[in-house]
Amino acid sequence: MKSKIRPLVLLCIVLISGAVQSQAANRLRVTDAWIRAAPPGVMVLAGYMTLENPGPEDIKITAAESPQFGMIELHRTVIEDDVARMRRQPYFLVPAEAQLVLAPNDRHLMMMMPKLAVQLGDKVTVRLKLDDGTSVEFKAILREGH
Ligand SMILES: [Cu+2]
Repeated sequence: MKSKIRPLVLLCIVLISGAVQSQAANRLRVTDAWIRAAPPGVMVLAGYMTLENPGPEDIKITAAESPQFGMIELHRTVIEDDVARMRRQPYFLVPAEAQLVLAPNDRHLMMMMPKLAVQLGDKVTVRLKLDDGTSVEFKAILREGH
């Protein structure tokens, strides 16, 4: 019985996610997305970008994923006792009609366990998940920077 229901459920999920995805794309704009290049063998990379919310409601980003990485966490670098430490964040808030910039020494995506060696100039697909169940997909370019 289970096997008869599953295809229908799957189809519904596909249809619904297609609809909400385009809605989310209109809400949250991602620009200047880049990942800082690191020496070969480094298994953790940092991703940065500008997030723009043109809408009247705050947007919460609760998770991120990429087909090219095993796991992505939301991090913020904070100074504690003169030492820079990274703290995992439950979400990033992009206020209504405002921007949130993910930048070195501040908020970033901590991209772990690359599945293939990424090289300068590579474009990595990243998906941000919002708390309303929608998501926004974009490409981040691997480059050098500070
Ligand atoms: Cu980090």
